[in-house]
Amino acid sequence: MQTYHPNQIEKKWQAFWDEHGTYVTKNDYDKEPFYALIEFPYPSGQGLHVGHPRPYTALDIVARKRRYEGYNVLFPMGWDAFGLPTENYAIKNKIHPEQVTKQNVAHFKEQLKSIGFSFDWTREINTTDPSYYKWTQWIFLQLFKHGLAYKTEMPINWCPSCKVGLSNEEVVGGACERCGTQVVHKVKSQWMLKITEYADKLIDDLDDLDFIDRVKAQQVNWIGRSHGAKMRFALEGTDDKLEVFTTRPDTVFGATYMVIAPEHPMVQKYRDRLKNIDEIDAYIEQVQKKSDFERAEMNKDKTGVELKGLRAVNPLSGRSIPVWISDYVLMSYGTGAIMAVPAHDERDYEFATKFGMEIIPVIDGGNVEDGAYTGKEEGKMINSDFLNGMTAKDAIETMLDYVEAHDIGKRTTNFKLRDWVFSRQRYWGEPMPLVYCEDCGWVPVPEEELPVLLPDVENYEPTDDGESPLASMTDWVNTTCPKCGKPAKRETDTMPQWAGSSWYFIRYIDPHNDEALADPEAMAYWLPVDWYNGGMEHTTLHLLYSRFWHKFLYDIGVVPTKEPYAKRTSHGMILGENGEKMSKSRGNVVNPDEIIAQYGADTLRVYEMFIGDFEKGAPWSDSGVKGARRFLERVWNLQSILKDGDTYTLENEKAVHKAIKKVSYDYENLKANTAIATLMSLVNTFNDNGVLSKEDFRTFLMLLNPVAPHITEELWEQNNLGGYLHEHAWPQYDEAKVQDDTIELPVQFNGKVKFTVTVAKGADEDTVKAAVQSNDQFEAFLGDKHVVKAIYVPNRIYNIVVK
Ligand code: ANZ
Ligand code: ZN
Repeated sequence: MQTYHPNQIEKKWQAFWDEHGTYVTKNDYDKEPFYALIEFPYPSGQGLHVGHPRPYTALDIVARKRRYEGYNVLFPMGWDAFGLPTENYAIKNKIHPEQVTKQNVAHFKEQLKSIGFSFDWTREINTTDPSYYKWTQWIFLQLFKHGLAYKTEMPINWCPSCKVGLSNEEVVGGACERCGTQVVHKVKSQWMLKITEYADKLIDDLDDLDFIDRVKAQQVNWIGRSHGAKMRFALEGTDDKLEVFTTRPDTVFGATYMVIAPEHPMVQKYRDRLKNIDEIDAYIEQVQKKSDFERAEMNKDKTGVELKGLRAVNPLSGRSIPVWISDYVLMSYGTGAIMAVPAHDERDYEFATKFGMEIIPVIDGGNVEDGAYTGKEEGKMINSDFLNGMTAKDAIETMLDYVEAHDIGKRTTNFKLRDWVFSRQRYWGEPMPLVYCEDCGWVPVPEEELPVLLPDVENYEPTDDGESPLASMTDWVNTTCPKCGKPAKRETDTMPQWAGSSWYFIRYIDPHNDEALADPEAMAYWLPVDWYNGGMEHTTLHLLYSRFWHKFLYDIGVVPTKEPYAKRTSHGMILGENGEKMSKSRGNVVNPDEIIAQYGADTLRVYEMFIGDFEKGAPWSDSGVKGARRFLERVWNLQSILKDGDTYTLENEKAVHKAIKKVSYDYENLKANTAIATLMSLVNTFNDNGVLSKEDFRTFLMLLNPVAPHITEELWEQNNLGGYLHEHAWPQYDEAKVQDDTIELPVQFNGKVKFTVTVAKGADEDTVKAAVQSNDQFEAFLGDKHVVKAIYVPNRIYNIVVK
């Protein structure tokens, strides 16, 4: 027996799989499809991180198992390669981002191959390939043609350091998600995608999906649907009305003042009649420095200024009420104005107590008790005219009917979700396939002219006024209007990094098609993705964006399913040995290449699967890696007890069947850690018995193969177990053999259970009799009586008749 040399073995099998196209997937429509997807990486300059293989291995395991079970498995890989780090690197090193991307992709690919994933590399895609982004542009044009892409002046989140506009999703705690710089607001003309048009569907259709609960909950919260009403309050002495959004129309009689966002247009419109305009202007200036995030914080001190000279009328009570501005009311939500009900809303309550506003309770035993906010909402309506005596729930409906009948307001649903800012003023992205003509406005580039290629520029840096470097390429910018032929200009904004990943799973189905995104028959066969695993951090970005695009493509008849993914799971992060997030600056980064060189890819795979519960984060441990390697050595050494022919022991057989059951279940449920534990104890069983049949060895190798594909193929071949492992079927267990072999048999004396004996299942009468009579309680219960006869019902009862 040779010693275990993973490096040789692994290279050998990787080359074999490549050469034989072992994992090339055919669109073989007779077989049951199984489409397993993991999030394709951004090929950064740092190369693969040890965090990447964790989800990849988990789904590689499922993919391999499903192939052995006869499924036609699609398990593809590609590159999400547009993006800022590449561009920044290109700027710094004066090298074309395409070149940088190429190098990074080559490095990533080599690393992934060295881990032995069963990806179908013939379907590799790259979002920066013109043949790929042609279709990204095509989808954008469809969105444009259906009115879901529009350009508007809007205040955007601007990162002064990256010189880039960010979506709300990319702002974390008021700072740029990428570089951590505090985000400022800047008004820019931006392309927007109307994801809000799909807000209801994006929530409602979650019901039928097998997504883990926390993913569903995060999407629902992010979309933030609230049912309520818009209601109009007259502004005294003007023809204007202030419209508010409220989820609590039942409380209108308790609205004792109004608050509008400092940016609300009414402030400027009536500035001439405001007696304290200096104070107001100063406040507005102060607020502009804050992000919406800071402003919306619950427990911060309330600030505000009254608009002296402007009052409103409560449309139900008819009372004159003051109007204030305060930063806790956001311009970007609802109508940017609220009716304040301090007796029943916590923030209004804090504001009212600070500024001495009137508080009128309208629900008995409601929120405010002895001057403190309690959050209770259980009593009947009071101080509310025709609502008095009702529950709040009935009062809401009654009031909604009333305001609609009296033209004071109407029912509305409001969402926290905003439209998706789809422009970037950067180079390394898909060009927008649009042309601006003075006469015709925005005109799409004809579809047959796609892709609109990214032109070569000399400098990739955005201009200082924040325009894309493409804007300085007059040759490229100046073109003719596709509609009227007059001189026109190309759009110089590019798409955000989230564009290419919003549909990539469709392209894998038919990656070389140049007539369509993918062949409809192939899409009908493969879609939806059966199982998609990815990071929780993508729940409100990529996962939501791609669901939106897919739903749109479904509505225009391009894809056959209304949802892209049937199932979504998510992994925990691998942390540094010190329990902190791995990062260069913390000096706790582990390089997968080194682990592979020292211990082998199979060890890396076993280790990362054994590290802990898949859904939870786990710290790296060098001793854990060594343990994984020792396990594989024990597997290797099983050869020393391997016996020819069908020698087997009952203990082995039982343990093997139990392992088939457990491991099969565990792999499908992302519990490879407990599957590996089962296989470890199976190795112990084999060693304890000192003998292993070829049949049991085959089964064992097959069960371990999805986690450790190289060593298992090698052992199969070296021990002549028949052909190649990967040509064989997943083992089945025999239900009878997984049953526990002993039972506790109740022993009765004249029909009353006195004790039990442990006997083999189905044991014969003599064996049971012996067990009963040798039990130390037998004599005690028999006493001075004697046995007349015994009745034995196998596996159920042993009844002794005594006299
Ligand atoms: C009166 C009221 C009484 C309210 C009450 C709540 C409780 P959700 O559920 O998050 O949608 N609101 C409306 N627009 C706002 C804005 N632009 N900035 C800050 N707050 C705003 O919250 C809806 C409630 O948030 C609305 O209902 C409004 O206050 C406030 F006992 O109106 B409510
Ligand atoms: Zn024109």
